[in-house]
Amino acid sequence: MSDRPVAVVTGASSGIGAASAAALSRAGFDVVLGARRPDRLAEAAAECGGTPLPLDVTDDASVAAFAAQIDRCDLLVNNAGGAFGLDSVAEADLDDWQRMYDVNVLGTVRVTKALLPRLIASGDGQVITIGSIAAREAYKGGAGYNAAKHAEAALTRVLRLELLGQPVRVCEIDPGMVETEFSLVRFDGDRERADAVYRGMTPLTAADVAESVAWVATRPSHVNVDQLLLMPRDQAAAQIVHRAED
Ligand code: 8X3
Repeated sequence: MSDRPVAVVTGASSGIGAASAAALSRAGFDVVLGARRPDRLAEAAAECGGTPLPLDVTDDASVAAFAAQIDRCDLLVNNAGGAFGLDSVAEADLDDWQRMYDVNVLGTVRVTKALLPRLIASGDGQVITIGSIAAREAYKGGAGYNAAKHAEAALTRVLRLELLGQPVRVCEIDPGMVETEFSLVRFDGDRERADAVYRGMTPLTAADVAESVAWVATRPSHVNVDQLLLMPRDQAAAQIVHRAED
């Protein structure tokens, strides 16, 4: 049994989650990677020497089984989440809204609640929740995702207040445009529509966000980075983006 601190990363099979697992491993953590897709998860875990565990954050039994296998947790990275659709309020698909609330909000509270006793018991715990610029500003077509990410930010900020006096730091990292599977998932596999999101501009990479995760995680334990908003130079607000002429 190593005495390296243990980081648990949700949604760790790809994108920001997988990159964060790798960055945290390089920063000296033993990493537990949780996600639904077993093949992708095993690959991501092999790449960083971490431990893959199946996890569906929207399922009580799955989270309970996941948490039961984790003896020690010094850092929890709540990364599992995502957007479904870009419909106007008038055209809102309530199933998409429900899915977004389930994964971003209830998923985050479910895993946080399950691991909080371990985080406190570590004597120097930390929760880093990957939010979004969608938690900071509303944008057209974003309502369902805006609502979910605002709610997730609220729970993260409340957690910070409620843990005051306990040895657990709480941070919210809010990325703007990051080129991952995010847009492909949002547009239900429509590659052309997903690619158009990043046309003519340079988005952040998952590794860029992961570096911030590792930086936050490795500040001295008396330093709490409360909130971090991270955007590419080509983006000044959710829908204010500089694009090179074609
Ligand atoms: C992803 C960024 O701009 O689609 O969280 O909300 S955005």
